[in-house]
Amino acid sequence: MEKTFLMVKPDGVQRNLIGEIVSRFEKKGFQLVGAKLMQIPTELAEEHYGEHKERPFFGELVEFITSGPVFAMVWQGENVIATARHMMGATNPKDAAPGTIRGEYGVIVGKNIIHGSDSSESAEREIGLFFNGEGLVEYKRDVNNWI
Ligand code: FUP
Repeated sequence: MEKTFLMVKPDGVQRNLIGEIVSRFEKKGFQLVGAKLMQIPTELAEEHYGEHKERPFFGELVEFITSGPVFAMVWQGENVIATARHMMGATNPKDAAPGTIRGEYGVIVGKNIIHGSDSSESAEREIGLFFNGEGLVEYKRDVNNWI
């Protein structure tokens, strides 16, 4: 089953949006298979955002993502990579549609609340970087057994 890496960024954590964001993906029907609150070390931030190394905002991006705890998650489900990107909205919150996470809660591109893998290659890479094959749980969901 397809998996993606999602992360509530330091601004989302500080603004108490972890629950709201987790709730959206739960209600959509995706399955949470891994999660942790963590402080990203600088080296991990630089590797995660390696594709932006030459961009003028790289320094600020690394500084921001390491400025406080993030909530790192792995979600599973059919087409979860592309669907999660739709649910997040455009990278720049000013272009993000109302109803999307960035459209509802974000204002500026440098503080856009959430990260999500943009392809199966980046999902695999990012899940490896942040979870290193550990802390992922496979489990069967069967709501009727638990009520
Ligand atoms: P996304 O995949 O939507 O997270 O967007 P990108 O990979 O293009 O950019 C990664 C992060 O860099 C964004 F979340 C915010 C930051 N960024 C800027 O700060 N300025 C820019 O002009 C573009 C991106």
